[in-house]
Amino acid sequence: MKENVLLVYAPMDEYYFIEGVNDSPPLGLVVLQNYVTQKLGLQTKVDVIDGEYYCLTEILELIENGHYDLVGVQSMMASYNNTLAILKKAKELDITTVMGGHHATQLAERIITNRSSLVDFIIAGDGEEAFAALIKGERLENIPNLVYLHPKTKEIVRNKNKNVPIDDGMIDFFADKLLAQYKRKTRKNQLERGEELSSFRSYSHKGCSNRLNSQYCFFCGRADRGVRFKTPEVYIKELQHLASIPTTKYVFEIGDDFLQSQEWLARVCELKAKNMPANAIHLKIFARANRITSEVIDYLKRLDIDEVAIGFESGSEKILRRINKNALPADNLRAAELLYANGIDTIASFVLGLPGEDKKSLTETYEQAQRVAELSYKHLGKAPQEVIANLIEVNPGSPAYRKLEKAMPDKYLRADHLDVREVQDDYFSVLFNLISKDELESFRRELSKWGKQINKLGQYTYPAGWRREDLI
Ligand code: B12
Ligand code: SF4
Repeated sequence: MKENVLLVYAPMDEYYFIEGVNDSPPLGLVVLQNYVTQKLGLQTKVDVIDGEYYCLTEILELIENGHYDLVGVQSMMASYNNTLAILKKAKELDITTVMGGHHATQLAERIITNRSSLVDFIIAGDGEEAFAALIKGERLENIPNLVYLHPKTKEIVRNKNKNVPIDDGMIDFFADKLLAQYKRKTRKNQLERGEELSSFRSYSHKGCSNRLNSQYCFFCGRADRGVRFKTPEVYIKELQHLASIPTTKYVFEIGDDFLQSQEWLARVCELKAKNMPANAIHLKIFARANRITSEVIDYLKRLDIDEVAIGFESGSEKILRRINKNALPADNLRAAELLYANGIDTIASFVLGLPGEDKKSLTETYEQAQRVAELSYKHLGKAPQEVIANLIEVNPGSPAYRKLEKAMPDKYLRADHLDVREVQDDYFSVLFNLISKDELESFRRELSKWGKQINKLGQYTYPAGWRREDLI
C-alpha cells in the first residue's frame, strides 16, 4: 500500500509559459485525490500540486523532501521537459512513477518504450480505479487502463480499457490543503493576486459526440472514449458545493457539449430551481453552434449561464467543411446573434493555419470575428469579453498529427518528446508546401498578424499588465 502520494499538473516549459491563464485546481487530479481518500477512504495522503503556482525547482524540492512513495504527473506537449525532470527526480529517489491525462494516453506505448527508466506506468483513459489499484498494490494484470512494461518479458502490456462511472468522480475542493496553494503568487510572481481563487471548474460530462464519428475535428487530440453525463442530481450537488466556496465568482463548466441533451438540461434546471437560489452561481460553458436554439436559450437563462464559448475555428466555409466541424460560418454567427440578443456573451475562438488557409480565408475569419464584436456592441453595448485566435497546435491523437506521422514517419511515428513549435513548423511545411525557412517564417508572420488583430477585438478584463495580443 502506498502511503504518501504526490500528483503534479506539470508546469509549462519555460519557452511556452503564459502568465495568468489557469485559475482553478486541475480537475483531473482533484478527482483522483477525492476518489482515493473520500470515496474509498484509503489511509493514503495524496497531495495535488498545480504547476501554475509552483515552479519546477519548488516541485523538485517537494519531491526531494516529501518522502513520497508514488509520484503521478499530468503532462502536455508544452510541459513535457518539466514532466521528464520531475520523473527523473522521483526515479533518483527510487519512487514509483505514473503518468496520465490526454497527452500521455495518446502516446502511452511510445512513452513506455522511450522512457522506461523514468516511467513505470501510464494510465490511459479514466484514472480513478487504476490509480487506486496502484496505491493498493493490486496485481498489475488486473488494473484497468494500465500500460506498462512486463517485468519479465519486457514487452509492452496494455490492459483492458474501462470507463469509470462518471458519478464516482465527485469533486470536493475543500479536500486537504488543496486550495492553500492558490493564495500564492503565480509562478513568475509577476502578478499579484488581487483576490482569492474566484473561478472553479466543473465537468458535467466526459467525451464529445463529435469524437464518436470517424471524422472528428481536425485538431482535436482528446483521448477519452464515449460520451457520459453525470446524473442531474449529482451535478446539482457539485454546483451547490461550488456555490458554498465563499470566493467563487463563477464556474467554468469544461464539458465540450453541455447542450447535448435537452432532457438532461430540463432536469438540471428543475433541480436547480428547487435547491439553489437564483444567481447562487454563474456558469461559463462550451457549446456547439448547432445546439443554440430558442428552446435552449431558456435553459441557459435558468442556469445563470453568462458566457458561451463556441469553437468558430474559421470564417471560411471551405475550411470548415474540410475540418469536420459540423457547423458553417453562418451557423456560428446565427448562434452568436441569438446569444447576444438574449444578453449572453459569446466567446468566439478561432484556429489559424487550418488546411486550405490563405489570405482569403484569413480575411474571412477576421471579418467573422468583427461581426461577433459588432453583435456584442449592438446587444450588450460593449466589446465581447474574449475573442480568441490561436495558431493551430498539432497534438498527438488529432487528424492533423496523423498527417505528420504519415508525411514524416521516421520523425513522428515513435516520438514522445515533441517540441510544440517544431511540430507546428513541420505541419505548416507539410500542409502548405513551404520549403525554405523564409517561406515558413513569412507564413507564420501572416497568421500571427491576423491573430493579433482578432485578439484585439475582445475587452479582456484580466489583471493589469496581461495582454492577450502578446500571446500569439
Ligand atoms: C481545463 C482544460 C485546460 C486547462 C488546464 C486545467 C488543469 N489545470 O487541469 C488549461 C486552460 C490551462 C488548459 C491548457 C491547455 N490545454 Co487543455 N483542456 C482542458 C479541458 C477543457 C478539460 C480538462 C479536464 O479538466 N477534464 C476533466 C477531468 C476530470 O478529466 P481528465 O483531465 O481527462 O482526467 C482524467 C483522466 O485523464 C486521468 N488523468 C488525468 N491526469 C492524470 C494524471 C495521472 C498521474 C493519472 C494517473 C491519471 C490522470 O484521470 C482523470 C479522472 O478520470 C480538456 C478537454 C476536455 N473537455 O477534457 C482540454 C485538453 C486536455 N487541453 C488540451 C490542450 C491541447 C491544451 C493546451 C496545449 C492548449 C494551448 N494551446 O494552450 C494547453 C496546455 C497547457 C499545459 N500546461 O501544457 C487538449 C489535450 C490534447 C492532447 N492530446 O494532449 C484537450 C484534450 C482539448 C482537446 N479537445 O484537444 N487546458
Ligand atoms: S474539438 Fe471537436 S471533436 Fe474535439 S472535443 Fe471539441 S467539438 Fe469534440
